[in-house]
Amino acid sequence: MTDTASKQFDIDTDIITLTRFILQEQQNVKSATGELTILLNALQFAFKFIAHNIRRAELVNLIGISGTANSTGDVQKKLDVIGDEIFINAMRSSNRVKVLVSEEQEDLIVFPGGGTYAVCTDPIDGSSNIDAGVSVGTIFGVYKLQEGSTGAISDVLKPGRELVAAGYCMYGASAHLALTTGNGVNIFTLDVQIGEFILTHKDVKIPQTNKIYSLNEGYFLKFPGYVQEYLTDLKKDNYSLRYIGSMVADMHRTLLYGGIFLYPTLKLRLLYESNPMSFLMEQAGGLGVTVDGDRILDIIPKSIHEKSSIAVGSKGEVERFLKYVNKK
Ligand code: P6P
Repeated sequence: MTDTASKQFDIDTDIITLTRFILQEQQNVKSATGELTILLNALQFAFKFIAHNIRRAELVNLIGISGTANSTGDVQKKLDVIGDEIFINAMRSSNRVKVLVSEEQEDLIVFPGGGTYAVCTDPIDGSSNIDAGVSVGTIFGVYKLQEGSTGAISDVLKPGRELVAAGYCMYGASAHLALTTGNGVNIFTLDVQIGEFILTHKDVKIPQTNKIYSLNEGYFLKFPGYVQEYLTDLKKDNYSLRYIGSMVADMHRTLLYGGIFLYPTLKLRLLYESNPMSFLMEQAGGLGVTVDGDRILDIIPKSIHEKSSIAVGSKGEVERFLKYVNKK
């Protein structure tokens, strides 16, 4: 690396863009065909375009509800519908995705033409917070199609441990993309001026412990007794409660600061919330389990919109939670 100007003018003249990073990763994998590289670049475009629409939403009346409901009955925000269409078009046009599961689509989408990957996504997770300017995000998980598959539901009803890529793009003051392709976690920040995601956090590892817990305590009385006991003991140990109510934002803080995120009852979806986040956290040295203590990534889904409970984050914090599960 030439670093004369870098040193003299304190400017990084050798920035690593997401595109450069993906290509370097491909070169490190002897068996790589370049197919995943093309898919990841299509994902990158979708995140940039969604970020662009979220940034200008209030200026062009994209805030508010669309007047429709999604496959699971949730009221759709305008940006839910726009984000879903942007994502579907980006995946279809990549010609590398055969199967797509979206929270906003009742049925599996099987694209005509080529493609050897299956993608599961929540295009705009946390959208109920959009009107308040709270960070929202796209969550995604990528599977290889099964050998000989022409695209079927069996390509996505697989345990999360078989994911080949996963992560989220959080849209806030800037856009932050946390990505793993099974070889650790890296975070890229969108530089809007040059239109590139830049590597800003290399090989991220979640702290083993931190006294932060994140969940909606409004449902405390609905939790099993051992969960209530666990939470009460956290308070006695002076843990801090941090809860934004947008999974991507709560997970981004947990990844960087440590702690534990819990949703003990059934709301979050396995294929496009719990699995991608658990895969990412395990790649960063964390752990993800259900409220019953089962590893999230070992669950074999029965349906594409299946719900799961979750306790995910620092390994030390999840292991502390598991002590209460085992006592139940
Ligand atoms: P509650 C947003 O609606 C979401 O799907 C996640 O992003 C978030 O973690 C959770 O639901 C919040 O749920 O019940 O606390 O409002």
